[in-house]
Amino acid sequence: MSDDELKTLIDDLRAEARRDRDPEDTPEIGIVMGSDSDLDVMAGSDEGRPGAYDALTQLGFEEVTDYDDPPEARFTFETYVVSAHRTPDLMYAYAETAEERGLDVIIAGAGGKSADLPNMTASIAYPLPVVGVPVQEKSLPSVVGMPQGAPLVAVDAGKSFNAALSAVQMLARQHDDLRERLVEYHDDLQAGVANVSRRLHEEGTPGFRESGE
Ligand code: RP5
Repeated sequence: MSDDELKTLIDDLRAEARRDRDPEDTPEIGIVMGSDSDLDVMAGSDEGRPGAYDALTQLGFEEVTDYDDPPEARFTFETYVVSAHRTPDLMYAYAETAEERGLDVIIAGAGGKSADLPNMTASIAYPLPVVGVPVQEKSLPSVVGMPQGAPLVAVDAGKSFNAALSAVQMLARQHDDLRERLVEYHDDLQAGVANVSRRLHEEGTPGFRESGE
């Protein structure tokens, strides 16, 4: 990213914060990650586990890519790469403008041993809640290790899917629609386990394995 590109991105976020958009037209959830190499963990991938993008779209959210032309869906999210160490000014601008830009909660993920994006974002965006995602196991201590008085909610390493569920749980306190979607998701989850359990029992272990588990 050139200096100009960085400056434009920061200016755009600050300009967006000054706009007085209808809250229904702004994203409720912001997803930030330290690098695009975190995308498979933060969004989810076919090869790995599902992620925050998968959870949110499953719950009916759509991704905003143009603030002037938001998607039809009532609930939306946005996604950015924000590096705590390589682009601290962008991290500051993103977190500082988050609430004014209409976000209700941020999901922030970073990898490596110095995974500072979630905790710095939480400090700057306060009182907006931030759900931290350690992208790797070794990132966990630096994400969860916040000092007293500086809160951050965090999920297990790699589980951005759960971060999205937690974010929607927060929103659901104010939106019955989302509460219903979460309950439906959970009912489906339970039905899925029950179905597997019955098949394993009725087909027996070898039969279950043969039928493709
Ligand atoms: C990668 O660098 C990690 O996955 C991390 O999220 C990313 C950004 O780190 P900083 O640029 O903030 O140090 O190794």
